[in-house]
Amino acid sequence: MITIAPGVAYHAWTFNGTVPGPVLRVRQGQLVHFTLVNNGTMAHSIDIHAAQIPWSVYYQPVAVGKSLSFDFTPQYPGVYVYHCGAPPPLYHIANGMYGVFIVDPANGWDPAQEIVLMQSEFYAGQNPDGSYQLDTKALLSQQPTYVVFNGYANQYRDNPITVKANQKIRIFIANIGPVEFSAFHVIGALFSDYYADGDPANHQVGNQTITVPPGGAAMVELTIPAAGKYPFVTHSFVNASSGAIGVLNVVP
Ligand SMILES: [Cu+2]
Repeated sequence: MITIAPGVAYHAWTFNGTVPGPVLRVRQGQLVHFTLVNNGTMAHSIDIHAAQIPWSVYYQPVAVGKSLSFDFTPQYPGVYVYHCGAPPPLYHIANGMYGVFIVDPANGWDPAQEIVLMQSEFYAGQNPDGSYQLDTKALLSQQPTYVVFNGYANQYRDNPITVKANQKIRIFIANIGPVEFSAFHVIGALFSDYYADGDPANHQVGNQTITVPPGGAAMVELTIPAAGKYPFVTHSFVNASSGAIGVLNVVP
């Protein structure tokens, strides 16, 4: 049970008890030993977009009480999603089984104030006991109850993220959907640098709004000279008004 908005307790399916699951961070070329342990009540799986390994072997459902291990070496630096793909993947993702997997470049990034955001949706139907669970009808009709950053509606609007003026801000932004694209934008600022999928080779400058598809991610950098409040949103404002809005509180 997790809280996804004020007074909304939701029966989530999770990696390690939170939505999103833990941020995993490795380095390009580093050998990763991964083990999924299923302590849950139904079969689950893992799909890590940074890995290039056979789905038919490693991304298969793991039964309750079982585990599955594999090794991989990330070839490309970037920002990736991981998610459960057990059938039906749509329900496992809509219920909260996803997270961010960062592969730093072999030589690392330069210092910055780093923020990790994951956009996702909840389709919440109320139970007789007042709790909420997945409303499959709302999901299949693509009508999210909430669109959120890091699992909670409006959390960074109500509790802004404090950053320092004139110091580089680096935002790792991922989106898992399962329906909505993110049109990520910071009001009052431009992205000095945008890296599609977070790979230093995919560099653009001066972007205003970037597209982050379901199952995709990006890294953006910006430096804000003037103190003040700078909202960040998905510029698809129907979704921003459903909870995908936050604030950077820039202090001197
Ligand atoms: Cu699952």
